[in-house]
Amino acid sequence: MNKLADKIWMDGAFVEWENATTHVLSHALHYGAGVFEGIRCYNTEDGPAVFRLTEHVDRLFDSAKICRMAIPYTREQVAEAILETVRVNGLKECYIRPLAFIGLGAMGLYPKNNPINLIIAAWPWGAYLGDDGLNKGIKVRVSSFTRHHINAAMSRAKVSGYYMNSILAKQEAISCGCDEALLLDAQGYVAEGSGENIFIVRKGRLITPPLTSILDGITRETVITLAEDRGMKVHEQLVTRDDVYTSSEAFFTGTAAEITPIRELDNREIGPPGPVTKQIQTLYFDVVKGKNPAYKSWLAYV
Ligand code: PPE
Repeated sequence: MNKLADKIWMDGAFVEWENATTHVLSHALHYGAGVFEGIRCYNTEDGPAVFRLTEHVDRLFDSAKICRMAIPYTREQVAEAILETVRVNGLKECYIRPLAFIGLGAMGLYPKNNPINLIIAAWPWGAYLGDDGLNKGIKVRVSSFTRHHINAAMSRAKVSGYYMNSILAKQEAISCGCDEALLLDAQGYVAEGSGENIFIVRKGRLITPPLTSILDGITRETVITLAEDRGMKVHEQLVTRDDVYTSSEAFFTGTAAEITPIRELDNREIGPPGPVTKQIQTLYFDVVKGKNPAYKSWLAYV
């Protein structure tokens, strides 16, 4: 793998990229027992700024609580270590990946005294679904894989092991010539993408699925706030796949995916990015890049 940055924060200290390794019997490697975040830092006029740092750190701690993993640092220490990781690597715009995981100790499913390790990495990461995807929209397919049932996986937690479900869905979508998958929940309603939440515009209403079996996306919440601050109500309601087929606009939201328009689902054309999608996209990029003073409190300057 190419070296993506100089240093990685590992259990309280920075180590060289090459030395950020762990034992093959680390518990998390076998059972997926890790919780993580995906955060972006954008370059602004006043220097690099991490978008919604507090919310991401809070979600990391919520994920850990749900999994009964005690992260051996305070939220403030983790937030500061995230900023420091961007700083020491001299990055202006990057993606940041904190990961807390059950480390080396007992094997088996009762890791009573195993340590909880924490790493924070940061590296430059461009448009998740390509620049073309951001500008023209992507081709999506409903996955044959169902999103986790809410009593099989806790969807408020961002758990490493859950992502096998996303990997299966994404592989299938790509092997079918699409860019991304749309997963349905165990009842058959639209849930989310492999790594994104979804919004649609149908009959003039902006709609997104409720927070049942989906990740409580920070970008989703950002979009709801931005829309509602402009008098555009967001309806959180159940969505069916044919609601999406017959929508006038659809887009994915996520830290990595940002605001990515969906131009086609299951060979049903939705169309090129429409006015609502474009407006939200412009607003979002202005906000994350510090160009909208009303939302400066969402930025943590590096
Ligand atoms: N749903 C899922 C399943 C998901 O993984 C993400 C983020 C979202 C919704 C959107 O959440 P938020 O980033 O808070 O708006 N997916 C992360 C991981 C992507 C990856 O490939 O790794 C991300 O966007 O950082």
